[in-house]
Amino acid sequence: MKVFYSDVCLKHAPQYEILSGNFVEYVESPSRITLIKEHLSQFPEKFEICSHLDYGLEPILSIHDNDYIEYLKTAYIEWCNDGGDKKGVIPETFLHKGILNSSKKNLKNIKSPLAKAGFYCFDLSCCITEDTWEASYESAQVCISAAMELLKLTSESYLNESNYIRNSPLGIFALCRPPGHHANRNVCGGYCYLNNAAIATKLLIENNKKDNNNNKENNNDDNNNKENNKLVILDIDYHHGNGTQDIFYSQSNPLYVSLHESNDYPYFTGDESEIGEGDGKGYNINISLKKETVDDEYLEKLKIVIQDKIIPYNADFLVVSLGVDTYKDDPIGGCQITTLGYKRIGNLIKSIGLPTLFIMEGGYHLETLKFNVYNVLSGFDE
Ligand code: Q9C
Ligand code: ZN
Repeated sequence: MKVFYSDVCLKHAPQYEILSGNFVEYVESPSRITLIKEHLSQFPEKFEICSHLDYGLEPILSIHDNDYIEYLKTAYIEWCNDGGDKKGVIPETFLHKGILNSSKKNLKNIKSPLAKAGFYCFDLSCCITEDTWEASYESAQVCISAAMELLKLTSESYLNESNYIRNSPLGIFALCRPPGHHANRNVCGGYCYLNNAAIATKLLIENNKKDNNNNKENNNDDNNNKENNKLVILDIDYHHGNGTQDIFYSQSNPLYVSLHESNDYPYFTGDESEIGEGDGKGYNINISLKKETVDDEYLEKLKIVIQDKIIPYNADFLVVSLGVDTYKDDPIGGCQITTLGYKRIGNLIKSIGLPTLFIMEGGYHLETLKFNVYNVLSGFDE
């Protein structure tokens, strides 16, 4: 399996976050992905570490608002010029809907760096440091490169030329951070700044397998002849992927499926009654888990949604938001999933039978993280 990875993703390293009222060391640490990379590197017959290309801002702007991207780029400097602490940008107030009833302020016109911090962020886990933009941009590019590789290796022209027929699904792994599934079009939170899974999904939808990959004409939105790919996003992070859900909430493509503990962070989303709206009605599926969920129960729920919803959807590609914070000893998440359970999960994902892009999301138990991720991927590949 090809693994896309970049050291630039390590540069984002806030010193702290606020958790249960305490200042604690930043849980989403750079070492998470180095530990995984080093482990996967020990199996060169199974994993090939690849470097990525830079696809620029266009795929990012297909998901995120211009003003939000401008904010992420400039927030740290503006904050420092305004006397903010060098450790990074942390909001003071939030744009809470409860204070807006009588406000007549033009919210798009907000100038103060402190105000912007609360305009573009929904929690206290998303400090913006000097290097946050560079690392988040890199994280997205790693992910986009992995998606482009998946397109290339599944394109008809490639398959014809290489005369190659696979008998098991193709998988690619984007080993990136910061993660993405909590980030929405114009707001960061939950360690997430750019929604990598949404960006990759949009790209995979719009570059049809039957088309030549790099043929620009087929990327053109007003080309009526173009055929879109159908995508499923399977989000197995412990937390609800509120950003991904919201971005695609009124579309029937992709189908978004999330298994998560819905009483935990981010608390206000993730109910099973959130089924999508308009064209998207029926294409958003939330499955609630209890903290007590063990391997067998988890696998049973996953198996049912695969059989009843994912396979009948008849997609061209699968994007997996791969969080392993369902692990039994995860410091901030944690159902009761075991290291062996992850192998079974990977194997079950393989049974979907689709070319699959795995994207790194959460997972914070540093001692076992690499084994849990390795097991999902090797469960898929064997
Ligand atoms: N009591 C991801 O896994 N703070 N984000 C949690 C828990 C933020 C998790 C506090 C958790 C974000 C990608
Ligand atoms: Zn998570």
